[in-house]
Amino acid sequence: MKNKKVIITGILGQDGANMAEFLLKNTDHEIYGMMRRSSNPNFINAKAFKDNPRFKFVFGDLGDEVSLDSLVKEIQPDYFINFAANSFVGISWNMPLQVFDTNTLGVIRSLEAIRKFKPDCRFYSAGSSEEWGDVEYSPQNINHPIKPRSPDGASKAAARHLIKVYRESYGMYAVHGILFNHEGTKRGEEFVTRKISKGVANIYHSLKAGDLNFNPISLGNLHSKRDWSDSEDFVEGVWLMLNQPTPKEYILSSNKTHSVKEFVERAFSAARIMGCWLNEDNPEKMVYAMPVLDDVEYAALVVVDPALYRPAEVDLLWGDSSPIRSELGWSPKSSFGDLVKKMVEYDIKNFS
Ligand code: GDR
Repeated sequence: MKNKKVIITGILGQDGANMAEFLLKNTDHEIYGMMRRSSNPNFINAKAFKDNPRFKFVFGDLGDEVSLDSLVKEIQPDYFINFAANSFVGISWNMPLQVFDTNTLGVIRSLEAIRKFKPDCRFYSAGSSEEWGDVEYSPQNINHPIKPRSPDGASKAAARHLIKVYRESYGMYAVHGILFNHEGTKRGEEFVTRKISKGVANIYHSLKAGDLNFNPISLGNLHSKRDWSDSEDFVEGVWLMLNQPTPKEYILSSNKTHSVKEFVERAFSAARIMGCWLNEDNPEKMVYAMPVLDDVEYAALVVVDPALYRPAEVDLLWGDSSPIRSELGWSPKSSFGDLVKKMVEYDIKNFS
């Protein structure tokens, strides 16, 4: 029997790379990793699989329907997994049209390519808890009203409706699973978790060298709460969503919520650096600091920069993924503590 074929978009990003690793390890499928043409691509996340004989890079762009049509026509994929997106919420106010073009119109272009050239190909596109936005209740389940607070959330919400339309109009196996925050050692440095783990590694190595002149980590809102998981657990859940008798949307989440402030505390503690909060009554002046000189002075580890606050913030995300746990048997292997420790230890070890 012929090996099945899978196109993964966003292959150089965290989720695309984790999905490729998972499928190469657990199936005999052929993987086609779609990347945009760039004069300076970064292959760091593809180290583990780029030379695998069942893996191939292909050029394509969610903004260019010609490339998507050609790929689907030529490869005849059994699965099309869309992890490409402009996923940094913070920048989505600065480039709302590009965000909408990639996250929403890119989904239509992919669905159209499948509809025209391989209608039985199964399609997954990454939805987001950003779609809940201004949340009405917690934990949020799949029926939570869509109330985005950012262009990113709005673009994903529109994509969700379009995928439903294609599913119902053309009988396509097309799903938009909702992913709460998910992180790991392939996460981009613009996201708060990796910014913290890299910053902690930097401070750790300065302290080890006896240098107290390190830069503190500058953060925005420390009080927003997120439901953080490990991306490696989520790609398994996405694969389950793609392999059911009928398409159904699910949430992937840890079912727990933690503040950015708690992430900071756990990250420093994973590096065995003990700090304490100063000015806690003023959120914009809070400092996480380490006593020095017999506790007389403090060295700042984290400072707040109000310029990093967002124009509109999603204050609390907390998912309820019980349906995929009970119906499909998915469960995460990593806890919040495991995730923070893994990221900090990786960044300390690979510090340069
Ligand atoms: P998020 O992730 O916006 O939830 O979207 P991000 O890590 O960017 O922010 C999480 C929270 O941390 C606060 N924050 C900061 N964020 C960043 N990036 N940098 C900072 O310095 C900083 N300081 C505080 C933010 O205000 C926010 O409250 C992620 C992305 O993966 C999306 O694509 C995805 O849709 C959602 O998760 C689910």
